Amino acid sequence: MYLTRVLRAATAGLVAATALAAAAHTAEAADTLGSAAAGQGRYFGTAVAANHLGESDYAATLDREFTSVTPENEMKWDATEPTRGGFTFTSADQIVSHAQGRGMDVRGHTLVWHSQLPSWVSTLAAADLRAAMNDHITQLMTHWKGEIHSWDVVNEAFQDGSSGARRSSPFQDKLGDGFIEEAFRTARAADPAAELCYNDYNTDGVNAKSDAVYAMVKDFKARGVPIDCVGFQSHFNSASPVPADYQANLQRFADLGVDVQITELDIEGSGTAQAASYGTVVKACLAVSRCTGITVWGVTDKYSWRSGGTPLLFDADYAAKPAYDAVLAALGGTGGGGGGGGGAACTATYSTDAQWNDGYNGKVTITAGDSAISGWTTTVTLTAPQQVTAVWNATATWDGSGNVMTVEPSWNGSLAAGASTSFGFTVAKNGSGAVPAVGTCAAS
Ligand code: 9MR
Repeated sequence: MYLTRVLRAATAGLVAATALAAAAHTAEAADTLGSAAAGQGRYFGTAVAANHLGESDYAATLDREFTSVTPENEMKWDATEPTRGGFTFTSADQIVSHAQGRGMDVRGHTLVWHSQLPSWVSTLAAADLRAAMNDHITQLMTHWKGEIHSWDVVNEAFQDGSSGARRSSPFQDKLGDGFIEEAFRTARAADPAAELCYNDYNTDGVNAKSDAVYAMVKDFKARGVPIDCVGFQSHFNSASPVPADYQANLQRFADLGVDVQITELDIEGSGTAQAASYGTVVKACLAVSRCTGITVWGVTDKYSWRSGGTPLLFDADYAAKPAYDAVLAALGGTGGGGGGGGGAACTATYSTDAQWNDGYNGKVTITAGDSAISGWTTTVTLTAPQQVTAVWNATATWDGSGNVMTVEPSWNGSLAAGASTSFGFTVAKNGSGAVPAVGTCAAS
């Protein structure tokens, strides 16, 4: 314990936990992906797996950074209706209630898809398949009626390559092209408040596949078939990099009168190259007024569907990567700085580690940018009459007001590129539920 201060008598009453949580959300504004994106009128989401919600680092990172969630697998057909008429919503409900408890939006993924489809569906003849498809859509959308901001109604219905043709699937093969239109009409009737999306991959630039989707959306809009949004999955790697016409492609769809969303973003790679690609994607979305939000396909590289490619914003230890800094900087956040490449840079992010009636422990995570650093400093500003009673893993000095502490490392000044350390402090609330503000991180 470096610093001990005399506690003022705690005179004011208890601060409701909910008020504190709300204050935390505001006070962290622009220091997190979600709050920076909100400042741009967008959501920033992630795919989530129910079985990781019990892992504290996973949940803490999710809750701190993201304002929207997409169940990664839990709403798919094999998970929700493994036998005909036998609906199971437990895992997906877990994610939905986690999100609702924290004010996050939920993207529904996905109602009609050729993959993760239980075998009973593909054995049905046309009339029965049509009934089963419509029933599946109606049951899921009714179960979460009013709780899902966007649904991927139909997923990946077009072929890759130059044909522009529909992909073979039980739906396509038995019901023909009209199954997509029928699915959207059924979806609109089931939950009129949900935004209805068509979602696909390899449609991120202008090409034969995206041309085919474009023609379908144009036709739907012309004929009044209910469609509100197109999702661009945006799974990128060196063989399939961010296309040069990415923004132009988003824009041409938006010009048809639909929203566009980046729904499953991940970019294999590391360091400045990965960071630059992430920055390009975020800037493209911000440049298109109907691009309403971005979802990355997972919280951490540890659980990515292609973890070998380290495609996400947090590494396997939940440290923010240069790609994170680039995204935050592109969103206009204040904590960024490491993504531009070169030079000593760091970020400082705040979280509340523990709290009780009249006090809490704050934690600040310092993460080096693209280069190794040998020292760092940041500030923590409290709201009077709160007082810090202890600081650990750092050295603090105080300004005249006693509200601002400047913090330097004690033993933990040297960090490898992308590596993190943290310091903590205990605060006596003295009746105030305010959350401390962490200043810019300066590195040497
Ligand atoms: O990330 C999902 C992975 O856990 C599943 O095993 C896989 C099964 O098909 O689906 C992954 O998510 C996919 C998404 O639902 C649709 N677009 C492609 C995604 C990556 O494969």
